[in-house]
Amino acid sequence: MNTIIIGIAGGTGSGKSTFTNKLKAFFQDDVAVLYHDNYYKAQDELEFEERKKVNYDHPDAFETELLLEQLTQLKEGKAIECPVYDYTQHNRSKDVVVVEPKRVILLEGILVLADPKLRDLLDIKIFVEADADERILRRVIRDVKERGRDIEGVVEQYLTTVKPMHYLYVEPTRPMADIVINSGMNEVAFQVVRNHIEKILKDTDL
Ligand code: UZR
Ligand code: MG
Repeated sequence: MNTIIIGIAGGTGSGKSTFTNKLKAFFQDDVAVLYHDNYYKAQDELEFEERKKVNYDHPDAFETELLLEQLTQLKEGKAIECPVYDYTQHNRSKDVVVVEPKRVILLEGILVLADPKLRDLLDIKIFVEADADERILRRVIRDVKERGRDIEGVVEQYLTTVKPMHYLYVEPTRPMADIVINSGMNEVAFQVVRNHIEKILKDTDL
């Protein structure tokens, strides 16, 4: 089986998870999805207040080695036990999710185009673009509603790490993408990528 790995990068709140989840909802079990966020390092040795202060927008916050290893296993046709991240605890949870190998793998995360080894594994590189004001607005709503944060905390984190790291590590990967999509809610872009994946799934020579 010739596995095709599609990387979906972009700033926080750009809509990359929305875009990825829409593809997953369409293709269901025909594609596998991995989220780089699930490979944030386990930090059991730190107290909650310490974990809160970690710079999660820096490439070193991720255990990318494990992701590389597991992507290789999927390419070899082996199922993996993917870690699961708990944002409310700022830590890896005790759960794992079994991910079966598929012909198409979607890999989503702010920094999936930033690591050269990871980038080399990607067959198609997508960058989801959105203005910074829209991204922060979405992030505030999401982090308060879904990730157990308060507004002051979100703003503080955004200004101290998220924004500077975005310009240092996320934004510079945009020119490395094959396709730049204008927002994750872009229906035309969704259809173009969806059609391409359909073609890959039908055509075993691709
Ligand atoms: P997306 N993040 C946390 O806030 N806490 C954690 O424990 C782990 C990650 C945030 C991270 C990054 N940043 O901006 C965001 N900070 O999750 C990435 N600070 O997720 O692409 O869905 O926004
Ligand atoms: Mg997301």
